[in-house]
Amino acid sequence: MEHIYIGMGSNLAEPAEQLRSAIQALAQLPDTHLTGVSAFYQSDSLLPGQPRYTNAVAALDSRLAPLDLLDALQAIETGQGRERLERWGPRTLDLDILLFGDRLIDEPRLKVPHYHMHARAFVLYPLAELAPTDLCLADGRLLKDLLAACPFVGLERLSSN
Ligand code: A4P
Ligand code: MG
Repeated sequence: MEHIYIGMGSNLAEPAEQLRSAIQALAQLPDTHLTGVSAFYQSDSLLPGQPRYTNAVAALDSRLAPLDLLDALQAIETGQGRERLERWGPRTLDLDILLFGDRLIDEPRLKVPHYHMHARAFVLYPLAELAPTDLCLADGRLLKDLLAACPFVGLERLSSN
């Protein structure tokens, strides 16, 4: 079993509903237990001109191999109407593997820790709701140091999800 954190994001077609559906789908993955879900957070898109995002983080215990989990996440994205028209385009659902136990993964299809997580408030703050305060990423960085360098700015924590 590995302990895994998944970053979830949506900025199309009822984002909160998209995240709720994704959580149900994660809970049904084979050889996997959903162990936690953060609050939902809203923030502006990093790219101007796109709708606001809703983001959250889910925690899983899973026996799936990393690439099998990535395949399963992409199938969930596709099942929820994700169209890959352009990188960074608006999307109904984005599921990113943030952390996979203490593994450092550098494969063409999969980089873990996720390459953009270190400086993104909409990833780090929901992650901090679920992870131990002394969490150390596989690349040696401490979650608490990343949080200290990433102010809680422009992020709105929703009271219910
Ligand atoms: N890939 C490599 N590593 C991973 C990983 N750890 N998890 C590959 C998931 N996939 C990984 O991803 C492109 C390819 O990355 C995949 O085929 C997979 O093999 P994608 O999901 O198709 O493309 P993307 O999401 O458009 O690209 P990327 O770089 O993942 O975008 P981001 O980083 O997710 O940024 N603003 C707010 N407020 N909230 C957001 O969530 N998200 C983005 C998109 C921009 N602005 C945002 C947000
Ligand atoms: Mg992605």
